[in-house]
Amino acid sequence: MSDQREVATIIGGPVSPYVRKVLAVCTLKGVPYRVDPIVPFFGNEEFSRLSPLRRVPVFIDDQVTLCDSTVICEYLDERYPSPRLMPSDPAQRARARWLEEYADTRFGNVTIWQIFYHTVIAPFVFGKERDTARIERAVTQELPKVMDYLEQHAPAEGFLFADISTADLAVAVFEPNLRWSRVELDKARWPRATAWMARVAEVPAVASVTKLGGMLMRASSLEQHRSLLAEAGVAVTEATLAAPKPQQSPALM
Ligand SMILES: N[C@@H](CCC(=O)N[C@@H](CS)C(=O)NCC(=O)O)C(=O)O
Repeated sequence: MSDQREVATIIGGPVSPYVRKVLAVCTLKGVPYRVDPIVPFFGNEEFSRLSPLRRVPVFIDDQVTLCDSTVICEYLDERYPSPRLMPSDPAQRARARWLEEYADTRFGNVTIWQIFYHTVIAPFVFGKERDTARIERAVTQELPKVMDYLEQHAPAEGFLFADISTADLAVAVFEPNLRWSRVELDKARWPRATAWMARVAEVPAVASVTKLGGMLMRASSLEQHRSLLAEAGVAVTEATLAAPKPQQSPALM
């Protein structure tokens, strides 16, 4: 297995937590990448072909075209084993997989579909009224259940395992999307989980991609995303899979 890092193309912008997880893993492993920072709802027909669920990230390199951040991160960990981002002990590895799955599915559902979608995407992408009752229900009823669970599993110090893992990343990447939705996690109620996420957020590979996402959140239009990233020193693809008009998500049909 060659240790040479091949350039990867990543479809999807750093406002997406799942894209940030993959960008952070590329950075930690020294995999150079270029980005087509589309918002998935604007993907064209080629995007539908590459990503049948019409989701970002999509990852393309000299060997594979992959969807799903977990599949992509596992591929990167197997192809470029250094530094390892999954523990080697089978029981710890299984625990890492479960926490990553829990974060992707449940924390993601509450943060992205129930809160960020209704706070940011529905009004700004689809021109819909904010569903404030739904957001309130998610913040007061669903988010606490997720945070209670994470509080039980959060490490008292450091990361989940000896070194940072994709499971740590998978959890911590959702916090900025909550903040961008004007939802602050209560540090007194969930001290271990919030402190753990803050430690992960401080890792330079994570902090740099979060900063890029924050920059795009402040952009006045989606058209600016490519040029803003390029100005920030991120390699951007020449062509884009963005279409002029958004499509409703298959998840909401
Ligand atoms: N399990 C997927 C989830 C990816 C995902 O839901 N991405 C969101 C962006 S944050 C998306 O593309 N949503 C568009 C849609 O579902 O229509 C992963 O880990 O990559």
